[in-house]
Amino acid sequence: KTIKKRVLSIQSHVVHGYVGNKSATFPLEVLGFEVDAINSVQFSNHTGYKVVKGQVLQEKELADLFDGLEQNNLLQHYSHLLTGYIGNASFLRQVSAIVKKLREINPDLIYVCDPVMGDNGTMYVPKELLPIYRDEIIPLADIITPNQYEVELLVERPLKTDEDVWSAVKWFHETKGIKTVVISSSEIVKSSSTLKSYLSDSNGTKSTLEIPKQGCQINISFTGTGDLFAALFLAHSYNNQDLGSVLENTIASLQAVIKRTLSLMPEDILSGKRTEIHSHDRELKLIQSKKDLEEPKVVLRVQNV
Ligand code: PLP
Ligand code: PXL
Repeated sequence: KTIKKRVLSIQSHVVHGYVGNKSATFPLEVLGFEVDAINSVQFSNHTGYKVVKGQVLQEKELADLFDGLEQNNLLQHYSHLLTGYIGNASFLRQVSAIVKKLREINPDLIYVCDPVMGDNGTMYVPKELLPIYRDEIIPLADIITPNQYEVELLVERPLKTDEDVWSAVKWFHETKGIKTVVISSSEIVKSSSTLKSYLSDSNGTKSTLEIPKQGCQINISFTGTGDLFAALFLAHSYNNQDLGSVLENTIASLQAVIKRTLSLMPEDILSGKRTEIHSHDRELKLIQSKKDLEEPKVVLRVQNV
């Protein structure tokens, strides 16, 4: 019998820091998954730094790597495919061929798609990726983990209320055939110091979870949290029908990582003396959070709708 917990993860590699595969691999491994990583780019660091250097994997090179796996009969071992940040259209189209091939070989393959396009009203991938995600990629996914802005791009209207969210989610279930829709974060809340996640499954589960924004006292944002969210949701959903608890465990680990990252920041930042914060000081302290990834302590509970 094949190993049941093996993820093919197609995401960015950064030499320094934690986004993409660097953010997803360690948590998945700690939770018992084999991770076969294809690096869609290899950059010195994430794109929020002053300088970024490195290489972008071309679609032909992606096809080559996949061909090598196929010729060695390795595709049968994948239980999951995970994709995140992808920077160009032809690469994204290649992913659709990859999903179809993996499904042919393993009809039970679970595809977790994080349709990374932007955040807080700003698109940071080329515009032409949007229709490809909407029409070609998302319909192939079992679980999608967009943030509020990405849902707004996909459904082409703003989300202002819970009702807006549930109707967008219904569109994903009914038009796109998605089983599980998780909105990793949204600002559809009364207070500016909280975020809200939404979960909806075609089995009828509908839940929300409100999350205090860590770091907003000193106005710090983090990079790679969305990638970590998708990896954790994948891991905790393994053989677990209770998706509310999957979301609770995901958020518990995520919050613990963010808290630890904040607590380990240089003293002059924490005291507010220094307001100019280097990207390096905001890198997630993933390794130091190994226990929180292995055994999340749930404090925030979902509300069932
Ligand atoms: N940041 C925080 C504090 C969160 O709680 C979450 C998700 O719950 C995220 C980020 C992930 O959201 P996004 O996909 O927008 O990065
Ligand atoms: O976290 C998303 C992400 C992925 N890959 C690269 C990035 C970022 C965010 O900045 O720079 C290369």
